Amino acid sequence: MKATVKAHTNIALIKYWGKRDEALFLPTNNSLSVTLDKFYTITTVEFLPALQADEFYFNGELAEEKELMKISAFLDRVRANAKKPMFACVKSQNHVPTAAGFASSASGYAALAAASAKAIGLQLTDRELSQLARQGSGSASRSIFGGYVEWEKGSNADGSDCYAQQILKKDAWDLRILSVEVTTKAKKVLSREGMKRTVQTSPFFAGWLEAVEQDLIAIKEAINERDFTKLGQVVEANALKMHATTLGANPPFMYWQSATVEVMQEVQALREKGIEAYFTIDAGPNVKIVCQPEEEQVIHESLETLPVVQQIHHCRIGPGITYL
Ligand code: 2P0
Repeated sequence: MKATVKAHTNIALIKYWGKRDEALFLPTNNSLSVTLDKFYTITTVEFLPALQADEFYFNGELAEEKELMKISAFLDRVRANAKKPMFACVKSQNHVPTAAGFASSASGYAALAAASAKAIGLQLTDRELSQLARQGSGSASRSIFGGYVEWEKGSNADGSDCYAQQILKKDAWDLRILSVEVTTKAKKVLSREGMKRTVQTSPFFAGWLEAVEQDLIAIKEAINERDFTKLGQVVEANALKMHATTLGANPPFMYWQSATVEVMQEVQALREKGIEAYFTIDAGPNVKIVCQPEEEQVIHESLETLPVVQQIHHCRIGPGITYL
């Protein structure tokens, strides 16, 4: 009744931005990510007949009530599925620097889904695990798999055709991701709230949905052809379009800070010098840069000269979940 799983976080190259069903975490569009080797969560779940309630330890400490409630709600699905009304002790170690702007919910719920399913005796395929992880956090559906991953939005109301799958193995194309941490001040709009407000109020959201279809076609061609220039251009443009929707929301909001724009402009200046770097940005001020191995060092050296840059994390494309 006990299992331990390691799951890595991921970065979306084509963004998940908008839900069509909030309770089931069904998205309005497909998204496409790479799983990252460097940042991960290790979670142990043990179901114990003697427990009167779930327990959740995060990085060695008893978690707050609010966090415990989210974990418990997730475990309720697992218990219902297995028809075993038993409580669990959950221990999570997070190796995702939250300041670097990676959602630890992706690796967190991927690890929790796989560990809780195994511990309670459910035999689920990776596709089914992806569907389960999705119901903790959308981007977690992608972290079940390694390499290049596409999350299919599906069309069924019950989410039965909404899951992620690997489209290319990690070793088939060695790209690098630099996560550039910048100095921050403002409080951010949580991605869940941000995407909800955008869907409900932004007149640009319809344009986003139209554009993302084209971007998915283009990026899949780029991946098949190993065409880095084409991939980079689509990645950067897709992130900009996602962020454009937030400016049209009511009330409007923006994840960028001045430091974010400085890094974006440095990336564009690098390209003018013939160095192929492309940026992407999630629901926060930090910037991630996609590049090829041979240009990783020169990009690092150029970025570290910017006073607004606090830290640069180097990532490779990583594996899917592993049972420890
Ligand atoms: C992504 N983001 O594709 C997009 C791009 C943020 C910007 O997935 O509400 O934590 O838990 O499903 O997965 C972050 O949102 O949101 C995210 P929920 P999640 O990576």
